[in-house]
Amino acid sequence: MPPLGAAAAGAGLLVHSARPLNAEPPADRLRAAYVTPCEAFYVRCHGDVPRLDGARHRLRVGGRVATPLDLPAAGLRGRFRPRTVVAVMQCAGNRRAELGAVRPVSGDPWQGGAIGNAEWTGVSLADVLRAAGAEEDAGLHVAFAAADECDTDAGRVRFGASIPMAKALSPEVLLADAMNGQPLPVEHGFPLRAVVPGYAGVRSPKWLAAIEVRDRPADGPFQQKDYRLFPPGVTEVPDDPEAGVVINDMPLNAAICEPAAGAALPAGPVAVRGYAVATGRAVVRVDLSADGGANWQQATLERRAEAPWSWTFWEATLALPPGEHEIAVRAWDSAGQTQPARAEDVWNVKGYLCAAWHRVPVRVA
Ligand SMILES: Nc1nc2c(c(=O)[nH]1)N[C@H]1C(S)=C(S)[C@@H](COP(=O)(O)O)O[C@H]1N2
Ligand SMILES: [Mo]
Repeated sequence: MPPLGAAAAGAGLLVHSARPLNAEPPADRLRAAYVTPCEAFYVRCHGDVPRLDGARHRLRVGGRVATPLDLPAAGLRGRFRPRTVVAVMQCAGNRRAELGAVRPVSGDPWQGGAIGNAEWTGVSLADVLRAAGAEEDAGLHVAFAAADECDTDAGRVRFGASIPMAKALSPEVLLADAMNGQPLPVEHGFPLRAVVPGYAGVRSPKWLAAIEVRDRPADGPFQQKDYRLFPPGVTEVPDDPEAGVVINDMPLNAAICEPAAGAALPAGPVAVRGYAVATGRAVVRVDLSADGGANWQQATLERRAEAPWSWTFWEATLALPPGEHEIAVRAWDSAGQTQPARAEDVWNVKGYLCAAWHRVPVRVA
């Protein structure tokens, strides 16, 4: 079993809570490498990190399948073709702090660091489902059951979530046992996790123990109750979760990583850097404004066409006169869509999917 990773100790991370461990890297550290090092990768846990024995861990596959499977996790790569995908993992609550500044929200006040881009290696979920002879109707769901126990309003439950069959059969969805070329760090799901590129992180269970093909989404609070988007008039989490929209695909988003909010900068040109994500589509343009959106300057994109599930890094140099400024960023995707201007316009009681223009106040000497 690998040792608890550096991230688990919270080293150099902003720790929102130690138990369960919820921590994110500072923004400049996030922007330092296109593939986020494991020790700089945010950690989001709902319960204690389980310590599993990689040599003995098994994965069960059942439900609406012709042949239920019970496979050694360590043997997956021997039986199925290994695959690698470079993909963003991001929490639905990334940038929640900005929504909390509008009106109270529930959940940890993540800044812009509940996101990372990693090279995930494992096997394709579709290959495993086909080996089990899974029914493939589009109306079915693939549920993941994990090994960690979490305290919830519904009592102590094992973590679980599900994805629709059509997504489960997409080639980018992996059962991963490695992150950035090394065994999964314990806090990121050792020895096996799902990686569902493009979807909110909650749909990528860590410490994966079982997969079930079923005719409805997973039972349990993480699928049934949490991770739903409520309208702005809902100011208390309702008992009837059906009132909310299930969060799967993540929206177009961009954040400024440098300079930091509140930075005091020397006179002269200001280098601005950040990330943008357009899961499923491409980021085609990133705009920066220092006058509240009246004028926009285009950033230079670091394009990597071979990595459609990754983020796009961007960079611009702004000429700002001495004084106080607010730098704002917005991205555009290949469908010509862009982001809402104000956090006020996307506020929701659970603080999910904050994709408003990211704004950073700075002072130039
Ligand atoms: N078993 C398990 N899987 C889980 C979680 C969890 O608490 N338990 N948290 C989910 C959430 S909400 C997110 S955002 C991602 C975070 O993955 P990371 O900690 O590797 O960054 O894991 C997901 N998978
Ligand atoms: Mo999350």
